[in-house]
Amino acid sequence: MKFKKSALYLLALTAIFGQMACTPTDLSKENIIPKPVSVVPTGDSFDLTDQTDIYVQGESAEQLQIGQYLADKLNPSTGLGIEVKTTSEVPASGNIYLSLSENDTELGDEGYELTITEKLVNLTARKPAGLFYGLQTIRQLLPSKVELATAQQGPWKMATGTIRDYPVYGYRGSMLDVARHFFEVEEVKSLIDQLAAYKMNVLHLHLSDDQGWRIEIKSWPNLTTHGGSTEVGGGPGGFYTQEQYSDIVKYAQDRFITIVPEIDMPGHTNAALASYPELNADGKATELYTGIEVGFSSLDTHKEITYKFIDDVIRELAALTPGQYIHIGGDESHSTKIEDYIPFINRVQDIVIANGKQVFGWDEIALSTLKPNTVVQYWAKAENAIKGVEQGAKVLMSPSKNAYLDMQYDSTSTFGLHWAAYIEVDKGYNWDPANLVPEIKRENIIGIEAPLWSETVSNRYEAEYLIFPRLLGYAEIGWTPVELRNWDEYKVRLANHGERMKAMNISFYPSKLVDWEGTGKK
Ligand code: IFG
Repeated sequence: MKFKKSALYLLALTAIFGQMACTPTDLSKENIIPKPVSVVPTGDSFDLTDQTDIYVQGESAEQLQIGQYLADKLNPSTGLGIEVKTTSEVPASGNIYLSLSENDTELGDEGYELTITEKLVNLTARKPAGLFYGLQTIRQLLPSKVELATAQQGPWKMATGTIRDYPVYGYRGSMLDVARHFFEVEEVKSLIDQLAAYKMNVLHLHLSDDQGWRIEIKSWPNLTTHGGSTEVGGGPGGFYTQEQYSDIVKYAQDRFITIVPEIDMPGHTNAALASYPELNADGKATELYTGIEVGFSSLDTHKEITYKFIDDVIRELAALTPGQYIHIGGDESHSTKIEDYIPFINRVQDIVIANGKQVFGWDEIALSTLKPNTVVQYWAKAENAIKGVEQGAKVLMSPSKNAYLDMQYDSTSTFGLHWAAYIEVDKGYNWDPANLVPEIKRENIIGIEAPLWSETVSNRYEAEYLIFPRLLGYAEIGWTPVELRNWDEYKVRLANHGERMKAMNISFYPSKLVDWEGTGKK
């Protein structure tokens, strides 16, 4: 009898402490990435229960879709059967309430205010994007098992308090090179989901290069039937039909992510040159290429057919791209004379603008005369980016020594290159875009982009080894004021995202610099 009583006591204590242990009450102790601008805890917790629903103010389809996005993220793991409803006033307690109001100008177009009390989760924003980013924070305030696809034990509690949050930069992106190795639509969609979870809002797709042409162009079909038929290493390659590309664009748009498509030129064009003899100076098609050299190809900048080709490609691509930008590449044109390169880039800018879009290009394009809205993507030569600034252009910061996701973490990394640098997780985090190059100031910078070149990776698993966990740091650099950023504090939050990334089925690199077990060892 005595034994039984003490066992019961033990069981009761475990239940109480267990309950307390997973009852979060200090909002300032949460591990939100990107770190919010301000967090004011009120020391209690809110319970998601099977009575909880998501109420959306008004009838807008977009807000209902945002509410449904959250319900779809929470229901599989919580099993609470959360529904999305419309309301004209604040809902009863125990619910989540999403509403828009133009008044709070400090929040801008992407900011939000999340007020959690014991009774209500109240998310407000000026624009739908702000609501969407507030949802990402709600996800991170729940236990990481909320990201699992199968039903988990509760409770589902969130600490109470108020979070006011809004981004520093408007352009917070990544790039996927689908030309060196082709990535299927579903693999691109999973990256889009991951970018959205960390409040990133641009995916740049590098759609053409020496090794492959990946987007169907109906007026030049051989670009994909021939130019898309292989990849680095000689694999089968592949391409997106225009329908598949539009599916990717819509999937991204529904997650407030803009697709920036890139057709690299005049260099990095062997796939096109192999597909159409008439594009070559000597009238002969080149062989398909499956290596990883760069700088050996060039369109013939003297042939008129080259500009008809470009106009056809840009016209079809622009019609598929709701975003304002088309990226024309312009990098490593080592086989194009500079006296040919400059007029070529000038003319291609005119073609893009004539098709209703604005121009992005790698920093070499600053050697040409930049059109008013052309953006220079700084990757290698600061002097090129500075030339862009001197012409009044905005700069997108993708410094290869800090932000190239295809750089190895260290010399033991399974995938990646190291021509620019080894980039461990701390080096990828410890820099400030506005203080990297003195002549490139905060007001010249539209944001940050972390590119993944795919010479050494050919599928989602391998890509995630390079992308994660470094992408979380780039997301924070793009969103959080630099005054609030500090590696020693960030790495503790990052460690807590290990479980969350596992639950999201992300195969991240377990950097030795991060105490993923939370034992305080490192
Ligand atoms: N530089 C090339 C990429 C790719 C990269 C690999 C740019 C703008 C090296 N151009 O980065 O095509 O090969 O790290």
